[in-house]
Amino acid sequence: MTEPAAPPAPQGIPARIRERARSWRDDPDPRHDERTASLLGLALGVSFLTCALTGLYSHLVQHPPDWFQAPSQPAGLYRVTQGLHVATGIASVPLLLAKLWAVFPHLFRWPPVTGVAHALERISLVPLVGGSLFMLVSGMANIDLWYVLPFNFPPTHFWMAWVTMGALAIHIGAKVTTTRAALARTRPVELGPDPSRRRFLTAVGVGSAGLTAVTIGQTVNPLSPLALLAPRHPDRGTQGFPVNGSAAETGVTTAATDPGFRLLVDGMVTTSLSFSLDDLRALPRRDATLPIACVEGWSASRRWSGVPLRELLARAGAGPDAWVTVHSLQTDGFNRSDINAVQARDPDTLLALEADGEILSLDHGYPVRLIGPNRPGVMQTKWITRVEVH
Ligand code: HEM
Ligand code: HEM
Ligand SMILES: Nc1nc2c(c(=O)[nH]1)N[C@H]1C(S)=C(S)[C@@H](COP(=O)(O)O)O[C@H]1N2
Ligand SMILES: [Mo]
Repeated sequence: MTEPAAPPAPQGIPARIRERARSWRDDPDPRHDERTASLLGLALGVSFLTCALTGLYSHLVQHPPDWFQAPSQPAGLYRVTQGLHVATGIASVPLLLAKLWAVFPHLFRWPPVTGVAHALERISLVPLVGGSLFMLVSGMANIDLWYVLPFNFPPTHFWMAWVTMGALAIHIGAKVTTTRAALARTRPVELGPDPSRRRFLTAVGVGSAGLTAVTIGQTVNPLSPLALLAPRHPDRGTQGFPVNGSAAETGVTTAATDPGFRLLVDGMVTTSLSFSLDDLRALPRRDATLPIACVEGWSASRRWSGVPLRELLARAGAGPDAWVTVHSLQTDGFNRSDINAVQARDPDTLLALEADGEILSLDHGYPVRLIGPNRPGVMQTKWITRVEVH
């Protein structure tokens, strides 16, 4: 069976493009056929869906609507979801570049549109390709600490995720039939597997797996020696783990080392409390092994020692459903975070004074920082001076 011949392209179109414009099915290079587009499409479908689900979870945790409260257990849940988000995002880069290269000739198909539905589908390629490139470029720039983008990363990345996933849903709807057919179609056995497609897809797979191998150690700590391209190493930094926002950068050095330091517990309580550092050190302690799981995809686990938040809430007479805002000595930036009622009552949610048996260094939050189970790093506020009860 042969395809109906495409109408001739108008004069003035360069011969090279006219050649490409003939039905894609005639393209002799299998690296540019529907089967390659489908296989790479499937891989991208899985990786983008993983990014979308883990990203949405990260958004819910950081901006909880009324109906959502992040649990406190499993303690390492956010470490896994955000580690997966960033790792899958990195693995998608070679997949996306390969897909765009594979389908590139197809963009010059002639005639460009065959009807209204087809026109809409082709227009949706603009947000699909633009959005996909944007998600990967903005995400990579953010984790590489290359904060040069002229917009506020999280909200822009968040809204572009909806645009991209919407366009992807249209694309999948438009291509599902072609994908099924292309995957079902097998080459005659006597020809054997197609060597050029196989080589191409193997190279893409090796590139994707290789990038994962040299970055995943930023969150899978035993693999940290392999993490040649990871922007952060979980075992490097002050006290042997990374610092996000040092005391000098955040301008807290003077306040954090002031002997007059106090920690206040106030708000919806029966008794407001005020502790000096010595008072805090005299309170009942608890130890917990918990990760710092940065939104940027690195994580590091430490043994923390500190005063359970719920001990302070009990002493101040907070209600059983109270939630909390902790405030830092820092006056701007990541200087506060909310702790929902479930997390506030988990015995492992600590106002930590020590890490791995050493007094906290100034960069890690001396004299006292928050560390709690299943929280993004950005919500593990350092240099706490006030516990506000709601
Ligand atoms: C981020 C994800 C994706 C991007 C950026 C993307 C991009 C593109 C582009 C630009 C084309 C060429 C234009 C066209 O044929 O209309 C194309 C073709 C194609 N895509 Fe995707 N795609 C993605 C995901 C997927 C997924 C998830 C599937 C399958 C489930 C898929 C299956 C296909 C197929 C079968 C074709 C060729 C269709 C044909 O010959 O008519 N793609 N893709
Ligand atoms: C299809 C691809 C992607 C989708 C759909 C996606 C989606 C999302 C969503 C919905 C969020 C939550 C934003 C918020 O809290 O409001 C998020 C956060 C984030 N994403 Fe992605 N993302 C993708 C790719 C990537 C890539 C490739 C990287 C980097 C390698 C990346 C890095 C990040 C980071 C660092 C955050 C945390 C932002 C913050 O809370 O400060 N993302 N993503
Ligand atoms: N006050 C304050 N707390 C903060 C930050 C900050 O910049 N200021 N950075 C947060 C982020 S993004 C992370 S990942 C963790 C990192 O903790 P560390 O520097 O002790 O590793 O601290 C969090 N707490
Ligand atoms: Mo972070």
